[in-house]
Amino acid sequence: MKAHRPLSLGYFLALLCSQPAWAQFPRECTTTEALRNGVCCPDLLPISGPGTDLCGASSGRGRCEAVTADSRPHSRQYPHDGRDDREGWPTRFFNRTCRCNGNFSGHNCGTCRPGWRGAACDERVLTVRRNLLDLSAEERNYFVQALDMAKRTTHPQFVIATRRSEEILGPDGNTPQFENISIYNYFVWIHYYSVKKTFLGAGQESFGEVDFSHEGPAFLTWHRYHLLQLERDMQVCRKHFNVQILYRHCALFVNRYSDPTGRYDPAVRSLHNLAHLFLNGTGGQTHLSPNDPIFILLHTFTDAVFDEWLRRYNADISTFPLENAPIGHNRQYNMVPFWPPITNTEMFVTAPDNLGYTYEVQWSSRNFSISEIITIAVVAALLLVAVIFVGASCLIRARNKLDEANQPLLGDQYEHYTEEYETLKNSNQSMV
Ligand SMILES: [Cu+2]
Repeated sequence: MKAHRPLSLGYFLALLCSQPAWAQFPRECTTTEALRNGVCCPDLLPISGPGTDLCGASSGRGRCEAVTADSRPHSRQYPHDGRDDREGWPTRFFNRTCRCNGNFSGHNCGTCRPGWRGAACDERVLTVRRNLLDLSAEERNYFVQALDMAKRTTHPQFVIATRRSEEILGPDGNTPQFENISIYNYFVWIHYYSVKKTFLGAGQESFGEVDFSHEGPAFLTWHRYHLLQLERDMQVCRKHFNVQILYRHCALFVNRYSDPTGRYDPAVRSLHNLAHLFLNGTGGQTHLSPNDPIFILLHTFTDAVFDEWLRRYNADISTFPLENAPIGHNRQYNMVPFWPPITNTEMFVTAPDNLGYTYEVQWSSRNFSISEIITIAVVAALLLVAVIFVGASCLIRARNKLDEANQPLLGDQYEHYTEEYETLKNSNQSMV
């Protein structure tokens, strides 16, 4: 597949190599005071002065609350509890954040949940994600321009921290260590942050067997939100709801996802990994792969298949492990490092009804399982027997009726009036 490469892919690699960076938060929350207090509840419209409209509370949009972080056990894959800022995300940095009411959303409850818009977030909106190959040259160009703009525009809300939580206030304890970042680089950054190694201390080798977004059940929910966030940022960037991310149809993925039982096939993830490797360059390296925009096409189609799976099998969240998954992959874990905190559960929902987007994909009808085929065959056989029985009964009854109908009205076995008349005449009686 021919990839559009309008962005400077080397830039972000250089940024990663030049300085260690560790997290990302709303710009308003990167003050010494907010970091010391562990509170990230920005004002929305503080007409009466700072601190008078935390999380849009004055208009009922939200409130400042303690963060709920998953504390259930994870699998033994991660033996370094207490060493990584991503544990119990995001409580190493903040333990109070905005919790928004109804359809309100965002770091200060100033925006709407996906699928809603308007001043009161009460107007439904549905974004249709289309196949790249179905677009006209003009439409493709519009998409590339939107990506290019995202690459060059400083993110309006988020900044990245350039030190771990222990050193976040700088050498003097009063200089928060944050940097601006562009919208697209932010998209790349949060992917990197979710897969980076655990720093075990100066002079020690970092632990690299953790992955908060791959190699576990959160793979689909994490990448779903990752894409959703980029799409919304691009819509804000272009001030247009018609910006939507695209997908590239891949029949091989569909075939592997078509397990009639609806069970997750681990081979599918391998296919995803192979696709990344095939892309080569930054697209083939897990920690840098979003730097190549082809990442969007690959993962958006994966998400389309995920959404179809959710819909087709009416998937239940009970299939998602509540505990003992790899770290970051428990059902109620706040996906690292998204902000505001959002759990895997919240992305395990059908997109058109709950997240405000859908896919312009024609799916083939699903194959039947062996047990379904046997059930259908037995029911069909029973129906056939019933039809034959009823048909035969009707045929016999019809035939009997036909025989009766063909009986002569006057047969030899019936008495004849003339015989009766003769009898009466002989006995001299009148006939009534
Ligand atoms: Cu990934």
